Amino acid sequence: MDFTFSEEHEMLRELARKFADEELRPRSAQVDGDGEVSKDVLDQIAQLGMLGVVFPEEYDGGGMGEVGYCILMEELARGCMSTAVVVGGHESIGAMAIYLAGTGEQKKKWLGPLARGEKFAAFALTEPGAGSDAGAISTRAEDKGDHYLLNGQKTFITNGGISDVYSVFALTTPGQGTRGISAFIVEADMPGFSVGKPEKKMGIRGSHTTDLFFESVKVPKENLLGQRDRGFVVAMQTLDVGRLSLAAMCLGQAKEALDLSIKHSRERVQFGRPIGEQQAIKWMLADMSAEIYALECMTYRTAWMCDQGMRFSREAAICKLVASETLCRVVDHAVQIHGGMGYMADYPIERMYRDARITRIFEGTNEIQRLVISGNLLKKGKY
Ligand code: COS
Repeated sequence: MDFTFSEEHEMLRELARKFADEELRPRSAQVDGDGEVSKDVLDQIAQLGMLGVVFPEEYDGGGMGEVGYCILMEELARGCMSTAVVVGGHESIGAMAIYLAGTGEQKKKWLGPLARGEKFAAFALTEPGAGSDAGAISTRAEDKGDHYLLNGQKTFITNGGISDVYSVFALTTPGQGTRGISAFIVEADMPGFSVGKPEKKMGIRGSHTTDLFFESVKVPKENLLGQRDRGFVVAMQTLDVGRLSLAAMCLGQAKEALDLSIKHSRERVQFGRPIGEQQAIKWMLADMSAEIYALECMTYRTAWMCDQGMRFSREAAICKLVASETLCRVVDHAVQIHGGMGYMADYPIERMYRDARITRIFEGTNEIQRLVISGNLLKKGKY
């Protein structure tokens, strides 16, 4: 067993960390306040090749695989969770659906511009009446010969409004449950497609979350992604990757919260000595560190499984479950260690506490992750 990262992966980490230190962290409070990541920052991310790190070089990607992609997401999230969520919405779910299910021709046409950052992507599955129960979507795609006609609504879509390309899931054969759903590539300038106003959120305020509306949108047949009626499997395979990348983001934010807590524990003096010398604080730091280490191990092992072409659905669900619960506990400890300062909006901990909460909900709630994990165990009949 060799746990060392390759030289290329180490270089990627160094590049991403420098970018997060110099460009993301200093602007993270402003991104939260403004409610968006600036175009200028997204352009820089694109120029650094970070919007296609995970994809093979033949599609102008970085060829860094899932391990490389997790490194990137960890480092970006260290600097700014909102920015990491925007990149994740594009790369690990929006464009990923095209990479996983697209034909060679579709990948050539769509993935290149997405990997180069000339176009931006989003993943559109959730609907007002179908959140956890993703198989219950009602957006309809009627077969009209040379095209499909899409009608319906999506909700809570990350990168809604800032994307050019949407991986959209719609019913092609009603009454067949998950076996009647298909995936489509929808372009933002197709007539009949429109986007709602950005939602006001508790956290990750720099990422846009919107509704999408489809009113008789004509989608050419060549934009069908994967086999007709097998789109649910595309959604699930894409979410496996999305959940893993979310775990890497949680890992990065948790490390950031721990670093701030260590610094504060060494500097803040109470009762005549740094608070880090109090056993209560030492235990919190130790628990944060132990949980982060466990998360780091499982995240990169699962990324390695993905890169080996192994099925990792259960492991991705475990990573997402553990990562989000860990992050919420870690930032809660961080607030406690910082005392009153941790609760004030002038300090980053308050924002991190708000940003963390959604990780237990999106990309499938943690209750759904438990269903995926237990379903896998019961199907197999053993661990
Ligand atoms: N990779 C590949 N195929 C998958 C898969 C995965 N991760 N997960 C499910 N599938 C396949 C199943 O094998 C099944 O295939 P067949 O039609 O050939 O039998 C098909 O997809 C339907 O899956 P089913 O719903 O029967 O799956 P499970 O019983 O395994 O799981 C839950 C049930 C509810 C756990 C599952 O449907 C799920 O994860 N839903 C998504 C919920 C979700 O994440 N909602 C939030 C979306 S946030 S954008």
